[in-house]
Amino acid sequence: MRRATVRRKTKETEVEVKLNLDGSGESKIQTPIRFFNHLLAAFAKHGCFDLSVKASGDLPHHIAEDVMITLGEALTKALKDKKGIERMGEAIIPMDDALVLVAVDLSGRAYPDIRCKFRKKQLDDLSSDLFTHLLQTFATVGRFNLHVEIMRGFNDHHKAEAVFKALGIALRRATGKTSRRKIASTKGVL
Ligand SMILES: [Mn+2]
Repeated sequence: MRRATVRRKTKETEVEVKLNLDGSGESKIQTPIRFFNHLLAAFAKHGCFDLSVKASGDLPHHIAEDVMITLGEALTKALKDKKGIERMGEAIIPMDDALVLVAVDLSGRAYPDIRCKFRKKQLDDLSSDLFTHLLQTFATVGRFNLHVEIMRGFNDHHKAEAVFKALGIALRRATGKTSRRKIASTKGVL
């Protein structure tokens, strides 16, 4: 089993993330931001990851940001030497009116390109401008290439939720194992 537990404590927040890449989609997400909890649960379910998140702190921005930092560290730790993984993964996922694209390359190089626009300033209790920042943070700390594009859609909730579902699916595919190749790079290391 590829799993990791990462704890992070600062003057602003206290976060604990437990991640199992070879899980079954079970999650227990405890942050004060309900819509963020909803997104992380969708990510775990569709990624078939087991994910436990406990986070508290001063401001919603700090808490959500620090959860994504900790999740990025947990992903890197759980992947270890990346032997046998597919490395790339993608998903084009609809949710009623919304259609989103997510593509990842677990290259070891941090490169986020996030194209998400929302109609409203708030996604329930999560601020819309934080959404892009959270995905950038995850890819930067997890050192992977992440492209996200909301291709169309009307409802902000659907657009945001579809992105986290697609992120789970793309990462499930990228972290998935292939027995025919040891390391998915001509350099011999990832
Ligand atoms: Mn929903």
